[in-house]
Amino acid sequence: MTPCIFCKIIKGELPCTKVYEDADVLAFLDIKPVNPGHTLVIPKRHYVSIHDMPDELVGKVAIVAKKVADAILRIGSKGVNIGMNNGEAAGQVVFHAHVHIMPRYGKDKFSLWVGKEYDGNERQVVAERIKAEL
Ligand code: DGP
Repeated sequence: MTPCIFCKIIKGELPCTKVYEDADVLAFLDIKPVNPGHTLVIPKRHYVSIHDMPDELVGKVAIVAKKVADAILRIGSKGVNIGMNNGEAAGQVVFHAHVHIMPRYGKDKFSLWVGKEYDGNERQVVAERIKAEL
């Protein structure tokens, strides 16, 4: 199995530009930022994605994500996208759970998604299917 890059960063075996650390969570600058200050917030224990993280840890990571986003606004960002890619189909490349905090400046040529239209009763059907799983 390939060693996890982010576990190596946590262990200090690879460098990172750290902006925050506590007992459970680390935040450091993304090596390929969409804009300067793009930060990754990660649990220190290895989890592949949000789906295998304990709820309590999801909460801790989310709180740090908000703190970092607040700080990014205070240094001049006009808005912040907070996102998480979970699974290869969703664009996840590093399989250690991480939240992206992306500074935004309006017309900065970075686009997250283009919305589609629902067909027929597809919207109601998909809502019912999700609700049945909650
Ligand atoms: P994704 O798995 O697609 O949600 O994004 C992974 C992000 O991780 C990507 O924006 C680039 C970043 N990244 C990959 N390797 C490293 C690294 O060694 N150091 C840092 N700081 N960031 C990395």
